Order: sequence, then C-alpha cells, then structure tokens
Amino acid sequence: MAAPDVTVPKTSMTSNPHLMKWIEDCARLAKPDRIVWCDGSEAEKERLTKEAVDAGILMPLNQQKWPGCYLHRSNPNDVARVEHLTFICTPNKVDAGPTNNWMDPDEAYTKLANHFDGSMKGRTMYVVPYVMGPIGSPFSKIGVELTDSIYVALNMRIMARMGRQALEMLGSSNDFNRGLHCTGDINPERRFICHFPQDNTIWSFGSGYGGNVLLGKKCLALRIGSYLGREEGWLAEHMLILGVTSPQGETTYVAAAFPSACGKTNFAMMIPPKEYTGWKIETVGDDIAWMRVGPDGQLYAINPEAGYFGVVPGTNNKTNPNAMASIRKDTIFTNVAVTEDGEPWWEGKDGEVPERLTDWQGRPWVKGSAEKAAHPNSRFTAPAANNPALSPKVNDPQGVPISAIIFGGRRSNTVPLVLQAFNWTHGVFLGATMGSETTAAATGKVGVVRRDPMAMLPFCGYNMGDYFQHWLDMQKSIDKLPKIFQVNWFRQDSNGKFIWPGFGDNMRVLKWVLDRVAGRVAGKETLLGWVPKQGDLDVRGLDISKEALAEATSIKEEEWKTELKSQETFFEQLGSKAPEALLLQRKLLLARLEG
Ligand code: SAT
Ligand code: MN
Repeated sequence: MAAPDVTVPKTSMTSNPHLMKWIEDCARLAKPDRIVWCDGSEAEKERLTKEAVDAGILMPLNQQKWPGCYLHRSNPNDVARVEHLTFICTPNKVDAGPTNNWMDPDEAYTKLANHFDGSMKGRTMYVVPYVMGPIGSPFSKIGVELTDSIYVALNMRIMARMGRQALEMLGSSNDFNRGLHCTGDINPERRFICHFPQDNTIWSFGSGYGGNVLLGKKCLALRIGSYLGREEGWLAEHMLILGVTSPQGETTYVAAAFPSACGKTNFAMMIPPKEYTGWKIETVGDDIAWMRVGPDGQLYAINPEAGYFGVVPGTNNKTNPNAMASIRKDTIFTNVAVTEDGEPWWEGKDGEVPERLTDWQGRPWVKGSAEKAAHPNSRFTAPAANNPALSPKVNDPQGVPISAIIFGGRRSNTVPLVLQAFNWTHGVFLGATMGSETTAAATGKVGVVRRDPMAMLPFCGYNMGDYFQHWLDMQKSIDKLPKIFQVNWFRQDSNGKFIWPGFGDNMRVLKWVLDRVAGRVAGKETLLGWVPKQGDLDVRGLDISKEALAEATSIKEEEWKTELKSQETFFEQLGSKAPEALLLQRKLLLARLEG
C-alpha cells in the first residue's frame, strides 16, 4: 500500500518556497507520520523535553542539584564520530582528496535514498532551522536540519541559534544548508555521514551521536564551511577563540587549533593561576572559528556555535571551574554514569568515587570495577550563556580581531612546549605538519600518532593540499597577519608522566605568546622556530624543576628525524596537490637539522 502523502504543515514562521519544496521532497522520501516545525521557544523546549522523558530518551537528573539537566544514553555501538563512514561526495574524487573518504554524489544520493526511503514511518520529522554565527552577521550561515531525533532537536537548540530567528534571517532566500538526518535502526552497517559541498547538503543516516548528527557542528561549520570558505575567501577552522585581558585593560584575541579531546574547552575557559591576578580570560568559542578579513585588513573571527559539546571525563573544579559552572543547569549529558542520588558522575569528577553507580550503559557499577563508569567520550551539551567567563563579544556580528593563532597536538615526545613560527608560511607549515596521538572522540585505536593538519584531518571538506594552498594564499589578503605559534602540553618524562602541569598554568605560555605579539620580548632562534629566552617563560610559583622544564622544551634531533620522515610520507600522500612552499619548508628544516 502506498504511504499516505505527508503534507508539510503551514507555519506563520515562513512561506519560503525553496524550503517548503525541499521539506516536501524529503518527507515524500522518509515518509514520517508527522512533521513538526521547531520555533526555538521555551514552551517548545518544555514540550519536547517532556516527550523525550516519556519516551525514555532523556532521563531527568537530580533536579534540585542539577536543574534542567538530563541524561541520554546512546546506543553502545554509537558513541563517537565514525570517520570511516564519513564521506565527501564531490563530482571529482580529487576534490575530496586522499585524506577523505569519497563517494560519487549520484551513487551516494541513490544509496542513501534507499536507506531513507520510509525510514521515518511511525516517527516524527522535526524541522530544525538554525543559524551558525551571530544573527545578522555577514559571517553567519543558515541551515535547516530535518531529523527524526528529538534528542537532536533539543541539542541543536543549545548548540545553535535555533528556530524562528533563523527563518526570519533566511527570508525567501534559497541559500541554506539542507541537512537530512535519520537515526534509522542505529545499525553500524547502515551508517553514513555524506557531505555534498557543491549542493550545500548533508545526509546523515544510522547514527544518533553528536558529531554525526548535530549537523550544524562538524558537518556544516567545518566540512561544508571549509569548502565554502575556500570559494568565498575565508577560513572555517577547528579552533577555540579566547580573549585575554591584561591588568591594564588591554584585550588580545587568540585562536587555537587542537584535535578533538585535547583540552580545547579547558583552554578556552582557563582561569589564570594566582600569580596572574588582574588577568582575565574570556571565551568566545571552544571548538570552531570562522575567520574573515575585515575592512581594516585584520583577520576577524566568530564562533558559529551557541553551546558547548564538551568531553565530560576529567572535568572538575581544578581542571575547568567555568565548565563546571556551565554544566550545572539546562545541560544534556550523554553517556555519563549516575549516582544513587540521580547526579551525573564521571571519571575525574571532584570528590570521592561513589561506592555504587549506574554506568553509562545503565548497568550497576561498583567502586574498583575495571570498567569505566562514564564513557571516555561522554559529553555535555551546555548553553554558552551558562559560562561565567563568556566573552561580551560573542554575539558581535563583526567578530573579534585575531592577533595570534596557536596550533597544538597531543605529543608525548618530539614537540616542545612552545615555539613561534618564523613567518606566515612557516606557520602554515607548523599547522600542516601537526601530529597528535588519537583520543576517544573518534572510533578506532587510542594513543597512536597520526598527522592531523590544523586539527582538520577529519573535518576538511575538500582536498587537504588545496586547503594548505588556501591558507598560504590568505596571506595576500590579510594586512596585519596574526603571529603563529605551536604548543604541546602533553610531553611526558621517561616515566610516562606529564611534564607540564597544563590547565590554568597554560596561561604562562599564553603570556609569552602575548609578549611576542606585542613585541615585548625577544625570542631565541632554534631550528624549529623562536622559543622563550631563558627566564622569559614565567614559572613563578610553579613546582617544576629546571631539568623538567628543559625536558619539556627540548628539541631532540633523533626524534625530529623520525618526525620529518612521517611528514614526508604525509606530503607524498597529497601528491601534486602538496604546495611547493610547504615542501620547501620541510627541506629547509631538514637542512637545518643536518647542518
Ligand atoms: O563528536 S563531535 O565531533 O561532535 C566532537 C568532537 O569530536 O570534537
Ligand atoms: Mn572538536
């Protein structure tokens, strides 16, 4: 029997014919029982939350202690991004490049249409309009996500400016990202995250987890965003943005790229150590930066998101008090454990480990158990407005001027604590040759070094070689180039212990960065770049020996020879797309090493 035709309900919010036609097409394919427009209102949030609780999708946490907070347990086979099932579907394979999975667009549409066909029968299709970026900003982009997941609708409400405001900004324009998502039956065999950059379209099937399904985040803001950025002359980056204000009241903005689960959120919300009274750090963004050249020739950045989808384990009042405050209310927790008192719990939380818990899969857990109670990639979805250190500039349509760009990976050896690039091209080389030990944010083996250029390996929506060229080309349009730095908080000693204390003490490294930007200190030239001169890195009050500091900042030629081999293999993979300027940087470094 043919499915009854679904009609898209009328709404006072829009009559955009392009939008209506697209929703109709998708509804004809997925055949939902009902279509619901999301307006982003409080009343709607209450209604959807109640429905989600009734359906067992959300579980209320202790409402006295954690008001407005809920727990979601995802399917245990669906707890992280799936890079091997993520595709860039450009007409030519070379445009996706060797670091992305590629599928022919026609093949991908046909294949996924088979899965989507009838996939929402018996379900509701939520129409989730959203803006990435401040309302009315020239940086901002509009997306609409059609999803069968109430969890996605509620998360998108936190992560983006969602609802009526997006439709108002869209008006009758046809310029919006078309995102179609269905959880299907959460079968990893039928899981696909497909991007069609030339159509500004995303089709995601078979997952209910974060980066696979909150389509505004990695899919639009990074993969499609980076593609649009190249076409339109701007940068979409996997970077936090923070403002540092000195006791004299001068604010400097910094953008920094780290791979997933390497402490971006902690860095973006950092509280300086007591030696830095009078200094203030404010968060503009914790994960994504869109950067454009402003009318004055400076590089300006916005955070396209409105919330934080952060890693929970390890978050506590020492590592990140601002995150602890941010998740205290109106937060959705995914895959954490729960105490007998209904409080969320995770490894690395403050206080005693409880005797008994319910683990992230809903199973009883006792203290001392070998298994983790919270999933290592468990997440919080918290409104940015909860952050006590939120920058007052976060809704500024013009963004903030960026003075420094920092690239950081998780490396137990090789890469020193901090260094500054000799110039923009060398800085692009430092970003392009970033490596990092893998984490739980993506499925796969944890702790292996992989090249992760600019922390964009899983997020660049086009050929990585063209992406590097785009970075090199940006130099021509920026009058006042930000200075570029490389950091590594994760160096270990011979006993496998972290040498640098990290967290708030990263302020000390940041201070050196600011001093370099302002031209207050000279650097010491090394073969890798400029490093702090003896005494310029402020370690007042820090319990770190001279030897340990020397170890954290040391450059070991043997390690660098291995490193350069691995860089060579990576560049070879890019073939003729690897920019000459970067190959030359590698040769120069090799010559310096051997010289
Ligand atoms: O899973 S997400 O992609 O949303 C988060 C991350 O990997 O940084
Ligand atoms: Mn991220």
